[in-house]
Amino acid sequence: MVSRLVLVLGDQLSEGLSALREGNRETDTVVMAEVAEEATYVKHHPKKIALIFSAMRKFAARLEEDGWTVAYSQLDDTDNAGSIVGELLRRAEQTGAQEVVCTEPGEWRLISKLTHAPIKTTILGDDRFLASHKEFEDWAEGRKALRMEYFYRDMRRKTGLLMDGDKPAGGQWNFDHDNRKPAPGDIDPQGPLRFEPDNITGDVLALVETEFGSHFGELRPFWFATTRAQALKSLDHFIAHALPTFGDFQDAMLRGEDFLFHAVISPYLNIGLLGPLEVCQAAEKAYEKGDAPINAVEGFIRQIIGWREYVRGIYFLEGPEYASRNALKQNRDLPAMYWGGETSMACMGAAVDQTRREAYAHHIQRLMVTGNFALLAGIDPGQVADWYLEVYADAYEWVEAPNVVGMSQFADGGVIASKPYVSSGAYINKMSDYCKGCSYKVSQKTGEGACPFNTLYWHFLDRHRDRFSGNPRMGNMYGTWDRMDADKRATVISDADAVLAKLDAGEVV
Ligand code: FAD
Ligand code: DLZ
Ligand code: SF4
Repeated sequence: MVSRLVLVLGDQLSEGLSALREGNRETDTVVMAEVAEEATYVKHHPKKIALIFSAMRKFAARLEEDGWTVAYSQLDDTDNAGSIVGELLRRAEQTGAQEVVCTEPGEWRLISKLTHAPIKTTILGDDRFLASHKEFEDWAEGRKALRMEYFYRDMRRKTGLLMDGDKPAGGQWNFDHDNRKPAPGDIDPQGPLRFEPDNITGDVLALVETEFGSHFGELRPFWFATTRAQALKSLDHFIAHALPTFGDFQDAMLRGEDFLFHAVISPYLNIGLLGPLEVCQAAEKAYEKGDAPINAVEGFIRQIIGWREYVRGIYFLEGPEYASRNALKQNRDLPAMYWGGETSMACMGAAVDQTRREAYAHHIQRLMVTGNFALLAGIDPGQVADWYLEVYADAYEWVEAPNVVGMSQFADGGVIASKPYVSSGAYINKMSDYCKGCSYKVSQKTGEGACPFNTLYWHFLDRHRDRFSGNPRMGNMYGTWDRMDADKRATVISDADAVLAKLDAGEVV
């Protein structure tokens, strides 16, 4: 029998991976490689690199226990070729293998490299997701608008999650109107389960510190789960301690509370330590036992079988150039505050600071603070997307690009969102405690000290009037703007221009 190489990438750490199912443990060699190219094509947060390398080393050991021959390359191995394709070619020469089998990578970039590799390569579908590319294409076919809600209902029917026969449990598909309350100050979320680094993780931390210490973000304390067993414990911890209140405070933001009642499982789901169905079944079980209410469980399951699957479907449906779209032609450089530069905006400071420390921010911080500001300020969506890909431990292009380019920056021209996610400071003030103690005044609309979100919000609407004024969901916004006294409008625009000029000059905003 011909021997082959079975490639397992750093975000493919699942025992049921299609490439492993296809491989033959008697004759094939599994190739796993820590490589500089993957760690630096954007400068990933050190915590993210450490998570991937440590989880890779432990997964390789598991495969060896299961009888696989694994050719594992550590980053500092002297003969490490530095890239995935380079490592495949090196291992092919060593083993005599003439073929590679792999599971489809989550980025067009790497798919292209493997497709063009000078060795026969078979790319299998990634069936760790609930919807295949074909299923998503069939769903999208002929639809004018690809709205997540309808796709989600199909996924509920397909999986049987929260279904009473052919009807949704609780009588509704979506319980969002019961969710999204501001957090009261006296809540005490436990946060995610934290794991002490063992020897393997300790070695990885030392390596990452030496090699990638200059990347944005703090490596220590490092507490992520790095094995499936630990990730399952993290999931249980979330189900027991945070799921019951997940829905209520899903959109809330509080100083000093980095995680609130979020699951913090995306870093594990996205590298394959957890599977989407088992996560949702665990949440469904909590509902059936009466341990968590329907609004929380439905909301949580929707994020996973709805949003997560939907954004992946969009990424592969729209093709390789999706990530570089710039429908609104915004082209300002990403300001230094995204890299921890000084800012007087308390909300931006808090979101960036926790991102630096934890490689994590929750959805509303990503969408309505850092994303909202970038969109209002006219930042180049390519630079915004690179930032998100670098700084979050859960960021891989299949999930990051639709969320950033599509949902957050409207740079896909409305494939994902029916209107841009923009808000003035009032929304942030309602959902957080950031504005208390900010140098800016959220109630102030113009003049020195006015919250920058307030002036930039109108500037955005004004400069994109041609595109958005006919959007029925934005009629109220334009109505309010148009009813404003002309002098007031001129002041708002000139105040916003002053904020933008400060950004352009590299001054503190
Ligand atoms: P929870 O809030 O507890 O949600 C549970 C799970 O639902 C998550 O673990 C995740 O797997 C899934 N989920 C929720 N929302 C989404 C969504 N919009 N898209 C895909 N999955 C979702 N998520 C990533 O996994 N990787 C990214 O690179 C990423 N980039 C984002 C960029 C922007 C601008 C925005 C607005 C959102 C982004 N998200 C991304 C989605 C979401 O913010 C994260 O999935 C979530 O914050 C992860 O934390 P959690 O596990 O505590 O999630
Ligand atoms: C993100 C990442 C990093 C930082 N390092 C590696 C690595 O050294 N080896 C590897 O196989 N995979 C790594 N990855 C994950 C890949 O970049 C990922 O498979 C692609 O981005 C596709 O999702
Ligand atoms: Fe952010 Fe404006 Fe509130 Fe300050 S006042 S925290 S800038 S929303």
